[in-house]
Amino acid sequence: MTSSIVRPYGDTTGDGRIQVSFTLPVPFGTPAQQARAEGAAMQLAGKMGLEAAMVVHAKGMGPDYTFFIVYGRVSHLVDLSQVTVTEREFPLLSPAEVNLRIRTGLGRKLVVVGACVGTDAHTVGIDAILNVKGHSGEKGLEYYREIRVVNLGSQVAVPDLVARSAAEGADAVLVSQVVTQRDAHITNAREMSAAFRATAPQSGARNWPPLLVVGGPRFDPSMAAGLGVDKIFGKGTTPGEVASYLAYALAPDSGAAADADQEAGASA
Ligand code: B12
Repeated sequence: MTSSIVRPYGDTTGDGRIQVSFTLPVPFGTPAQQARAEGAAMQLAGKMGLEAAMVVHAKGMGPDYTFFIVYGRVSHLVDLSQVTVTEREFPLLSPAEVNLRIRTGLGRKLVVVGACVGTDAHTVGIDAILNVKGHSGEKGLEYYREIRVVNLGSQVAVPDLVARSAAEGADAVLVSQVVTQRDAHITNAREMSAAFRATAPQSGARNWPPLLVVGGPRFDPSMAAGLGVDKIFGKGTTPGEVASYLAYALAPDSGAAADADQEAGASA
């Protein structure tokens, strides 16, 4: 029987060896500075509980910083039976199934407004989800016949996002945050959700506030409630996952999935 207790594997099975990297604000210029820098790294490794630690790489980063890779041994065990995994709460659907579900459950096109808010100019991630060319071999939301996409691009101010979402009759707002310095992604997501919730329902709005979705590589998907949003997608998200979630959250299932096989294979 396979044990549920495991240790890290470096050179030999179960030897507990791991590798960590970090940067310290110490110079790495002269030989004396290099010795001091490596000593600083070793001190940190010791305080982190790394035994038999070795600095296997050190490199000056500009005049005042040094980047390190340290290899060492930990005595901690991993109990696989205690690992918790967040289960996806919605089924993964094909584009044809998503379209069918929107058509039958919503009865009109689903409107998505997307943007990078704040000063963030990293648009590759949100474009991977929205643009027809997509990501990981999956087409983006623009490809879906029953989804209308309005991509506002980068560095969008939150009030502008709110106003445009109202004007477009957005069912869902998709916000990307890639820069995480000083927890900008957290602050911006909270500011965004608060602004939508503080704005009075728009006249004629079908769905206010819209479904609020944020994404980016350093979000923890379990943080949605704390950020005041409906859903968080993290690194490696594919467009199909997002489309399936939107269909699940916004288009009530009216048995569409059962009919979808007939449509699968037809153009999405
Ligand atoms: C390309 C890039 C740039 C390009 C961006 C071009 C563009 N139009 O996007 C340019 C050169 C402009 C740039 C600039 C900067 N960058 Co830059 N950049 C990168 C880089 C190399 C790749 C990012 C990327 O495109 N990933 C590929 C996409 C597909 O992945 P993704 O973003 O994770 O998106 C996926 C998921 O996260 C998710 N997702 C993302 N958003 C959303 C949204 C929703 C709604 C959903 C559902 C899902 C979702 O789905 C996507 C597909 O799976 C990263 C390093 C790296 N290797 O990640 C640094 C990086 C993000 N940049 C960084 C920095 C610091 C900067 C600058 C501040 C540098 C500077 N000093 O000027 C500026 C900031 C500019 C600004 N105002 O934002 C840092 C951020 C560090 C941090 N902790 O915040 C990184 C991590 C590099 C580093 N290690 O230091 N950058």
